[in-house]
Amino acid sequence: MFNATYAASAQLRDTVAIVLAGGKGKRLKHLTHNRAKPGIPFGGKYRIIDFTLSNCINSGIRRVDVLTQYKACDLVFHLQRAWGHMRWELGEYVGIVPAQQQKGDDWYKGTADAVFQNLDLLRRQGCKHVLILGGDHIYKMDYSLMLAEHVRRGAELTVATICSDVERAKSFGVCQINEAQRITAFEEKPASPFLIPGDDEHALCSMGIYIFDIDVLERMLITDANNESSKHDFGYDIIPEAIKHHNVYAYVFNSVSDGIQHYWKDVGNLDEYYQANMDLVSVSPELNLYDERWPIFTCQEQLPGAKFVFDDEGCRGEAVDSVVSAGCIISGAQVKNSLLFSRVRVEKRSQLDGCILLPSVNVGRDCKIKGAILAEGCQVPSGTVIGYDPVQDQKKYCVSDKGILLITPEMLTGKPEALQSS
Ligand code: ADQ
Ligand code: ADP
Repeated sequence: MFNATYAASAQLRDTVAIVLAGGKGKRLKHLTHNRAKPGIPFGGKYRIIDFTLSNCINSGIRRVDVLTQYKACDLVFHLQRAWGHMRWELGEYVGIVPAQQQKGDDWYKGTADAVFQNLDLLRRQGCKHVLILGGDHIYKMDYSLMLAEHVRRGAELTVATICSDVERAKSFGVCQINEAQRITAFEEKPASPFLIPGDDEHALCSMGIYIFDIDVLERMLITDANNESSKHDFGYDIIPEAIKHHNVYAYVFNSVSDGIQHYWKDVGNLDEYYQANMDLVSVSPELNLYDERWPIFTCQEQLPGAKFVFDDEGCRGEAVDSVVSAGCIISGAQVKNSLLFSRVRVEKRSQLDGCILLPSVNVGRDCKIKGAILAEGCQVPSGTVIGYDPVQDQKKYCVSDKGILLITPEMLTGKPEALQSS
């Protein structure tokens, strides 16, 4: 008798995930000056890549290779600390794969080339399906549902998709599908996206998540590597080519399935990064990190609990509508509507409102800060006021399109080169 559970677990065991974690993520400005985007801290104690890797584990995919390239050192340290304990002898691992000129003299030229250069590694693992993932989204998604649909339809490539408004769709890959959800056209970052029939405001966008049958992937990547006019990118080159010759289907991502509240956010620029973090301090966040059925795993540092001090001068140390991580001390300061990562200190009479403080930020006494992201390690001198004088702020700090300030340790010491973006 056909056993559906057995079939599903066999499909999962036949799958290897490749996480693309080598992109620059330039739009996050100074946050990516010294580390790749997947390594950026998020949500108080996580790194962005933890969401993708946790989805793999929670979906039952236990063989994962992370391809790194750009400014990878910090990301690699995190992966070793947080994900290095997987049991290889039990068939589970998160491998860290450096760019290593595996095929010739070039470093990865694009996302497709990154996988092409690692085809031998994939072949050695003996898998049928390859799940290709980006390492730079904040989301909860059960990949096993997408895999089951891929197998049921006899697809050779399945692209995960989500409905998005037309403006936003211009920065994604956009699909056109037929009644059977077969992809009939695909355009990467189109100036005028295909609309969903009967809906003038939305388009069906690629989430940058693909399941390929390994033979099809291999053939396509070899052909692409020999094509001199290709950008060697999944969105620009591989998917448009695949729909001409193969069975390519869209998997339409649903926000709720099996009772798990799913979620997907591209935190491509500072405003999106700020909003997605601030969502967590709202009363009922869209992204529920407290759901123990879909845990987000990370490196649990050995830190004491957060501490709130009512100091000897009678200043109350308190935080409301805020997330305060382990190792923080709020001493006689008022924190409102803010997210504090591990090891943050805020001293007496200081006030924070709508702020994100990355790990190890120290805020001195009598500071007033509003609407700002303080990068890791910032030392804010006593008496500093940030976010109350747009003209001055513009001169000293990086300002996002929506007016959120990004402050790095160098900007606080007033070095003139600190504001330049590389
Ligand atoms: P983009 O968002 O433009 O589009 P892209 O820059 O191609 O994404 O990066 C995708 C992933 O690959 C990221 O995780 C990035 O870090 C990584 N990456 C980029 N270059 C790399 C390289 N040389 N080596 C290793 N990793 C690399 C993609 C798709 C769109 C889709 C959006 C969804 O092309 O069709 O809509 O993702 O966000
Ligand atoms: P050379 O080719 O004379 O060794 P390079 O300046 O090209 O000098 O490289 C210096 C070192 O940096 C070499 O060890 C090289 O392998 C390494 N290197 C160069 N480019 C990269 C890159 N994109 N990623 C990682 N290492 C690199």
